[in-house]
Amino acid sequence: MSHDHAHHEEGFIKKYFWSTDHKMIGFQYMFTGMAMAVLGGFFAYAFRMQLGFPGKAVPGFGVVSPNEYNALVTNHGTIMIFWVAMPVLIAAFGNFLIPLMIGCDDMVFPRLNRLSYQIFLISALVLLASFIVPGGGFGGAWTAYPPLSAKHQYNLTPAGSSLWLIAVALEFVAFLMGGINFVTTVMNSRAPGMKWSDIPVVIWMIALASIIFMASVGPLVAGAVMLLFDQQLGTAFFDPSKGGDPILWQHLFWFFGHPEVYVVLLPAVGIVIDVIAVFSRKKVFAYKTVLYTAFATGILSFFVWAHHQFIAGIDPRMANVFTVTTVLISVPIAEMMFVIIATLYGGSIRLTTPMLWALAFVAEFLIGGVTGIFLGASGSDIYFHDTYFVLAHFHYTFVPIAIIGTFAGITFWFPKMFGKMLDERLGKLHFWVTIIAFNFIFIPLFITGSAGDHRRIFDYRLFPELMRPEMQNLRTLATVATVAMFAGQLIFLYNFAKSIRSGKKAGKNPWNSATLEWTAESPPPHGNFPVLPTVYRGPYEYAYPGREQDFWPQNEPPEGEETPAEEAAE
Ligand code: HEM
Ligand SMILES: [Cu+2]
Repeated sequence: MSHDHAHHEEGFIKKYFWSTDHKMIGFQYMFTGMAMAVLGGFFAYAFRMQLGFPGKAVPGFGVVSPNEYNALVTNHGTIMIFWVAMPVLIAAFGNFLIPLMIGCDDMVFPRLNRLSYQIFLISALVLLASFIVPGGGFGGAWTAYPPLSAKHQYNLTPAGSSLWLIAVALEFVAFLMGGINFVTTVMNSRAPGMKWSDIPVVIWMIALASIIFMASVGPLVAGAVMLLFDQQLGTAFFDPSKGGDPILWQHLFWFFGHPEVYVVLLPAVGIVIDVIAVFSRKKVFAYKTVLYTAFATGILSFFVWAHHQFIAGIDPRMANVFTVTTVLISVPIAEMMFVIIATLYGGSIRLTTPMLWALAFVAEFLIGGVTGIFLGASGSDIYFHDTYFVLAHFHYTFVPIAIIGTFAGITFWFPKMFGKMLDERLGKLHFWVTIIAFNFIFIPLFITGSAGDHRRIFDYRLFPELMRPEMQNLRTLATVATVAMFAGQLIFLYNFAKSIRSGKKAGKNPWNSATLEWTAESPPPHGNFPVLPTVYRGPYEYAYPGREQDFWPQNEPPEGEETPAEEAAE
């Protein structure tokens, strides 16, 4: 294969927009995801300002109307899940890391890979278009429940709601293609000698996430087509006035929607586990158990969806069943957290920036997990459903996943991606500002939620009993913290740009890590490795007794054997 990779000058378009190189496609996903994060973040800023300072003109946006509020909330959620978390955690890291960490020169389907990104880009453009059509962007929440989402008389966004749906469906197509590619590559292109049990956890997690996505999204794609027909062709799949069933959509949505949480969670956990192994210089505790629990989580995630519908009119006896499965799924997740703690135990811990992010993931995700138990139990969920308690709960899962886990990965692999080191001082400053501000956003919202604040309310002045000063002060606090958190991201952007231009040179393996990507140049050239590596051991051989170096790279032959590279040189 490597003859395709002979060096030749490529044009700008060919290099940056028409590349089939997995690393470039990874960057395309990463930078598109970062741009969408700015937009999704801006939306959160705008509606949080409205909630903190109701009725006042929001700097940079203006006065937020009720319809605009709905569109902002809906598209904030949609963007953060489908155009930030998925592209960055699965597609960017998956593309960049899979070939490098399993020791091959590219994906098995490079053109399918390119097509996947192109469809993803089109999906983002369709979503952006939905904001500027007459009637504006869709405001029926990221869950798009009918009949609101199905009838224009109700949602008042005749074009926006359909464009939103088409954008989401296209995004699914992109990730189906990407997933096929990832799974096939991991199955078929591993370096000689790399057994299933030599694959780094992060790669396992990305492959598993791709499989869970592919297995859960089918019914929702069908549902999306039905919803589009309801919107545009006058069918009534989900319209109860004509015999349709709106609850059917909820089943289709959450049969996908809950596994989707694990689709973004697993890659983040994989990143965190890999980072923690490197910076505690320890073998991952119970590597195989991690995999078994990840499989268990994946399978169980298909049997919990109706915990989102406890008060939607499902049979109350079914609520018991889904309460049990929901409590069950917390067992494997808790197990992964224990594994992380056990890996840390007795390690020689180095608190680098990526390590701080990885540790923060565990601490913050724990809050998300523990509060989820109140919502998974159908009895208490009757009270908490659709309050800001729910909102705070799922942001304590999604922010660790999409923000904290992503920063753990970006700060860890940045030297490999760009050949330079990030500034550690700025990195730590960014970390602390982000983490402190994040908790000041969502702890207050747990409190307002428990006190009865319902979600998707545009102006609490309409509900005087909720507008008491002690409640409004908490909302304002959350808003101020939101502004602080977003301002803190400027530190990261500055550090990122500055380090790419003038950071310290990274060398091949600045963290003394044992996995294969660190044996390639930083940044790796087209084709990745001068000679494809051979693997002799697992990915986490740190502090191996009786060796001089405290790590043993996966591709280093046992004493006395020649490396294939040395053989080739002779
Ligand atoms: C870090 C800054 C963030 C802030 C301040 C924030 C704030 C909010 C607020 C206040 C709402 C609900 C408003 C309402 O119900 O009226 C919301 C909704 C939502 N957010 Fe965030 N969020 C942030 C980041 C994220 C991230 C990183 C994700 C996911 C990866 C995310 C996913 C969602 C989703 C799915 C919804 C539900 C949207 C809907 O109801 O349709 N958010 N966010
Ligand atoms: Cu769920």
